[in-house]
Amino acid sequence: MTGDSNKTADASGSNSKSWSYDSLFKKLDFRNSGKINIEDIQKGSRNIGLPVDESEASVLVNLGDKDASGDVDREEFVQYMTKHEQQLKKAFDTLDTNHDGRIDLVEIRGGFEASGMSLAEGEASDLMSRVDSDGSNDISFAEWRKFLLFHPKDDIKSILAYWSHRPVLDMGDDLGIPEDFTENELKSGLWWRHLVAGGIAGAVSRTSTAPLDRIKVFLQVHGLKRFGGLKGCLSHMISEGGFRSLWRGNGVNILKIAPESAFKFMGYEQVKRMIRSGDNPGEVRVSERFIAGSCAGAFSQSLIYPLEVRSFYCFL
Ligand SMILES: [Ca+2]
Ligand SMILES: [Ca+2]
Ligand SMILES: [Ca+2]
Repeated sequence: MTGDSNKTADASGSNSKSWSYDSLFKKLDFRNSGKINIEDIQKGSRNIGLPVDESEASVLVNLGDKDASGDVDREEFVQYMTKHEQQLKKAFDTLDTNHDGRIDLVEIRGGFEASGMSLAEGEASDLMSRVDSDGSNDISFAEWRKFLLFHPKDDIKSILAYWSHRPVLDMGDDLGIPEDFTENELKSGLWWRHLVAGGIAGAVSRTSTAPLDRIKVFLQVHGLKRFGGLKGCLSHMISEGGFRSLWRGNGVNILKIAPESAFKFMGYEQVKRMIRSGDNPGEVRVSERFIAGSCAGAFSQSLIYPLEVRSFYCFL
């Protein structure tokens, strides 16, 4: 890993970004070991005032660590960040609808609307001020990149959700805020069709990722070393219970999808009604969605917990 290819590219000026990722790596690698792990990223990023939390750091290590050595060396880091930056540029260009290289308030509002997340009055300026570090009232790509530098997801919807602190609905996992239904949808019964469709989508996606889930739980309990890697773990599971055992526990998992989303939806609608701002009853603020979503998640998780524990033991 000499990095000569990068140096040549940098010297010619055609790849100046690698330089900055190079120096960024040096800052994160404060132990000077030539490689960084989750802890280094967390500490190092705090040192430079762009704190990264543990889950973001672990995604970076997982995605960046091409040779599966358990840490990210300089070359892997530069490669990962360069690719990440390309994705961020794509998202930036999507929002910059008039292609002047800057994102303004109108474009922020338009972008959120296009992703089905309308913003309440004043929210766009709030979001702008979070990213617009030079106060120019628009967002340059440099500002955008700095804001999302360590944010692991780079599709536009996840970025907007992260930006507005708004969790996205993720059928594959437990958290997420139920969809907002309008009064009309509630009256016409469209909402339950949404729930059924969501349940089916959840069942299909759970079934297709069930083996991975099972490996995850297995490794969490037994550790990676015992089986000498992922492959070893997989062959152990197959030799122990046959190929079908990879889907062990999936039935319970699917069973809990329907009650879980129903409880979550009920809880969400209730809490939302309780806290919805009096002056503008039709509009739900980001903070209100967040509180209602968290309460609904806690509510449905407590009710569904016995099934959750059952499926965990089925996995083993
Ligand atoms: Ca590595
Ligand atoms: Ca623009
Ligand atoms: Ca700016």
